[in-house]
Amino acid sequence: MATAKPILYGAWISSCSHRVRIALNLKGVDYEYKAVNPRTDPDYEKINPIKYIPALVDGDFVLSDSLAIMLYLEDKYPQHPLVPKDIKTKGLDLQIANIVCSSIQPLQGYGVIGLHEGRLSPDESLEVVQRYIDKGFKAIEKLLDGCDSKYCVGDEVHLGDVCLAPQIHAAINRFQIDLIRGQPSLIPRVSRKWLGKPLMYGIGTLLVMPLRTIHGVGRMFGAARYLCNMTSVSSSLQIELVSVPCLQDNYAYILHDVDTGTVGVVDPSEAVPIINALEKRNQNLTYILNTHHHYDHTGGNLELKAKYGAKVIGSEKDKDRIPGIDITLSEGDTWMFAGHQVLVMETPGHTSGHVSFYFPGSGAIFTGDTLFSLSCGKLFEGTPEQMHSSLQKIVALPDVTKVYCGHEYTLSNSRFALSIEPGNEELQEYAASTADLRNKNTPTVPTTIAREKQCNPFLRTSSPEIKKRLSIPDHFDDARVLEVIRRAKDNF
Ligand SMILES: N[C@@H](CCC(=O)N[C@@H](CS)C(=O)NCC(=O)O)C(=O)O
Repeated sequence: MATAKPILYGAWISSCSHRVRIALNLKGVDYEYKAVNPRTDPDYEKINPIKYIPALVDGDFVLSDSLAIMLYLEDKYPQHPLVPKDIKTKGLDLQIANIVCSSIQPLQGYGVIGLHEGRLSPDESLEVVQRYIDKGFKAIEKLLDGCDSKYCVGDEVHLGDVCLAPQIHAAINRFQIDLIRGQPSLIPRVSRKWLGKPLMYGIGTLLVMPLRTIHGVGRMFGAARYLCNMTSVSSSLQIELVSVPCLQDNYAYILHDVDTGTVGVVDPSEAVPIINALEKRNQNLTYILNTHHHYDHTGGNLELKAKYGAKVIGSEKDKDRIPGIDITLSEGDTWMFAGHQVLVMETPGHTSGHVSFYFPGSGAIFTGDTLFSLSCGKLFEGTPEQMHSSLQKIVALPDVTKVYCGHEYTLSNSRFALSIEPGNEELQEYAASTADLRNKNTPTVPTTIAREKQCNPFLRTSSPEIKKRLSIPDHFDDARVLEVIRRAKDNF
């Protein structure tokens, strides 16, 4: 009679479960995977009284704790040995494995992060976690100093590597550590709030050093191109963008980093279309980015967060009105999306806390309801001066920058734009191609900075034709002209 497959209880976000999955795969063991949430699943306590994942059920034997499980697998399935024979190599390998299992991972878990709640801001508790990761990784680097093997302690993958790989993945993806290029925003923040010079230097060194060890294990989960050297890092940046129509005319955008599999969504007004798109693509969600607090940009936050455990990122100014916000950012901050730099630009006017997210490596900006194709957002909480300066900040980016805005308004915007600048030939052409695209139900987004400068009336405040049509006096400055155009559009 065929024996039943072992069952692994785990979760996709859990690095401890990930270790065991790597070990099972290396040993070629066929197993059943059951995803659980150990905190909310009432029956899981019967399997593991401490209510942590992973746990392995092998026939009538139930075992928890990833290290214990991996050592059990090692004895039961001798193929692809994970523990070196030589006692000193074995000692070193177990030391690396245990630094990850005992001295890094527990300090980044919910239990510990939860202790900071109310005492530290999300940014500050992130810094605490980053500090422990740094400490552990630095110790591992020291232990391996002088080794020239492919992986930590040899040319085969051993237990240390199996533990290190998901930990590196978590460091990059969950805890925003850019292991190669450094994280410009981390170092000043660290120095300001937490650390003295020596450790700051230590973190800097860790983050910019090409880590031989990490390079080796990085290969195991496809992150090698991030980790091997600076030149290949910049050429490997690829973000795949999928626009998801939501509500009547909103767009949410799915960002997918093809190297690490990290997925984010910008401005999910609803959860269901995003869940459908993610399921179709067999993807999980790590980040939710919000340009501003309005419901038609954040309505899906809580449901997506509950389903995927995704982190919500938005403006510090909107921290009390973006549902589920975890990471708050301000003008000029750099935040890392799976190794991609994201620059935060405050672009108030539509709302006071509105931000735009600029991805310089991908030449893309998410402008929410600040800049639309052929228009700008209504001035609900801002002045014409603010909107004008926000728009100017955006259009100062390179002309080829792709602009991903929050709504599909281009066709109706083109009618208004033509009504006040009918002689603009580029606008005439763009309006015609917009009508064509919309007839086929094709999005007009992304647009580009170059096109908006040529066609968008809110960026053409010095156009004599617009001024004449709207009877704007010559002495009006750009903000006043914008105000008149905005009023005309509101009444169009
Ligand atoms: N030493 C245990 C630690 C297990 C552990 O911390 N698991 C985390 C996921 S990686 C967990 O279950 N967290 C849920 C919680 O803290 O409530 C192991 O290596 O298996």
